[in-house]
Amino acid sequence: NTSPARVPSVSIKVDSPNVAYSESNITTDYYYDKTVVSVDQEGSYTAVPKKVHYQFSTDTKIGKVGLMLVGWGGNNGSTITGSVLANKHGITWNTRRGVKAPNYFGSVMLASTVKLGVDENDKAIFVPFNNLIPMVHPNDVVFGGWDISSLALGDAMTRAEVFPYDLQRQLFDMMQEYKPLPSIYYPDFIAANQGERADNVLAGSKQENLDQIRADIRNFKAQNNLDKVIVLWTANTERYSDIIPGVNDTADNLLKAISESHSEVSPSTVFAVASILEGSPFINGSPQNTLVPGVIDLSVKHSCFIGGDDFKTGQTKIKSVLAEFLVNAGIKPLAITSYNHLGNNDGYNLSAPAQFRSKEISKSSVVDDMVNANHILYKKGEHPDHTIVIKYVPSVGDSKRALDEYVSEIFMGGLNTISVYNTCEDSLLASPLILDLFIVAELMTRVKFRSTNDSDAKIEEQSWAPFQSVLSILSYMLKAPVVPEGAPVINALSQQRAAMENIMRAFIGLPPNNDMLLEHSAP
Ligand code: NAI
Ligand code: DG6
Repeated sequence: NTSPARVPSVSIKVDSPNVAYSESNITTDYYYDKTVVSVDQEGSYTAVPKKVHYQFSTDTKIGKVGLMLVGWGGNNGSTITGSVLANKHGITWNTRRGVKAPNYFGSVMLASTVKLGVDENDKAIFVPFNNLIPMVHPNDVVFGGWDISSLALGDAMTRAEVFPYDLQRQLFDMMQEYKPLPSIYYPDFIAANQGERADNVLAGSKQENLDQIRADIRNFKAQNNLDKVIVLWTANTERYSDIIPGVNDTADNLLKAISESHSEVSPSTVFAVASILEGSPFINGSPQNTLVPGVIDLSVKHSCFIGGDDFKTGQTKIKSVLAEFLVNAGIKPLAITSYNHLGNNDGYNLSAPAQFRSKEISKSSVVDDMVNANHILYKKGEHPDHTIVIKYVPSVGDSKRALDEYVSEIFMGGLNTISVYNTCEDSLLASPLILDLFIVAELMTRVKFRSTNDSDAKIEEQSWAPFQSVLSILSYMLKAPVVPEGAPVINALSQQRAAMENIMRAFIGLPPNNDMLLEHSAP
């Protein structure tokens, strides 16, 4: 593809005895440093550095990939589809501020860089993030999906009111070719006000719905000659599902509950189950608990990746930076008060209490790990006040406004108040995250690893396995990351980014990046 919007890639080869390249594979020996700490009866700590030997093997052949969006005709769905078309075809558009060209700003993979290393003069060398290891490029992806609204994507883009007119005008005919497949609509799960757009819905039992979605994924794959399909939920926020023993607590119970059309199985959970059964990774971009224990169990049993919940775009992303800064600076947030108002269909849906509650839960958990990590500032169980308010104001459309106040205790009982006001098109923040989630999830389908803790055990005798099915590596893009059972949740944004970067460095046999700059320390 020769689109000017596609950043030229650089070729990276690691010259190390720990790295082997073949025509379709990179295999690395990697020594993971961890510090094991024990506490004795007097409360003294002993820290022991340990090395764990890993081998990573990455298939470098990406193949042809499809992305199916649930909620394709929504603001995010139409915006990401139009953006990729504009990038692919190099469409420029006129605005009152001159001619604009497409880009992938806001995508960590496509528009940020990482430090690869230093040159012979110890000067840092930065490369595009997605050049560390072969990753799928959105311009090469086939888009498809479902929506309970029948509007073709051209009309959906017009309804969304996100793109400027001159861009919409040029995209319209191409977009209009895309028609969302009929979808699952159980009115109880989304706001009643969404009923007015639900004219493209599947009839039948929950089992028939599941079978239809599975068939849709298979057909999409076959019709487009795809090697793999990833499914991503960017449809309306649903209410929470009750977790009921015997219904959605295990894989078997969930499959039985679907076969019995149990009322507590949501559309998004049916999509997750369908994707897993088809071997297609599933990502939940909305806040509800789609990934009920039965879904997680099913994904583990089928070794199929899942990720969630809820795109972390503006207000929460800033919160995961500011809370980290404050707490790690030894400053004690006492109250975080977050308002936002917006006028798009997401806001309309969230004006219903049950759907708002799902969003309130996912927006609220984001400072927990930072607070829990600092026992100097916070006593056990102590937490800052954290209030979330969302209001629907139709006239602001997709241009969400977020107002936050952080009140913190500083030195000697003083108070510090920080106010943040943030405004932008919500869908232009969320859409690049859809790409990052998709790109990283796709990469993970090509990676396997084996490891040994025991220096006597030969790593060659261990078996290769994919990563655990719950993809915590996606946490950077998610407000309330779902992680494998027993694993800690990391919300701090810089830690989440470092984890993605360093895991990918391990795949090419490089040590984690740090900012020690020892090469500049000599007198
Ligand atoms: P939207 O309301 O414009 O789009 C959602 C689409 O889903 C609509 O076209 C609707 O008809 C469709 N839909 C509803 N139920 C469906 C089902 N069962 N199957 C298929 N389609 C269905 O909303 P928008 O702005 O695109 O956001 C999508 C989701 O992403 C929402 O849950 C929102 O909370 C979440 N989100 C959005 C962020 C943003 O910045 N835009 C950030 C974080 C999360
Ligand atoms: C209002 O909060 C609507 C929501 O869908 C948000 O726009 C979305 O969850 C993004 O939230 P945040 O906190 O990441 O900006």
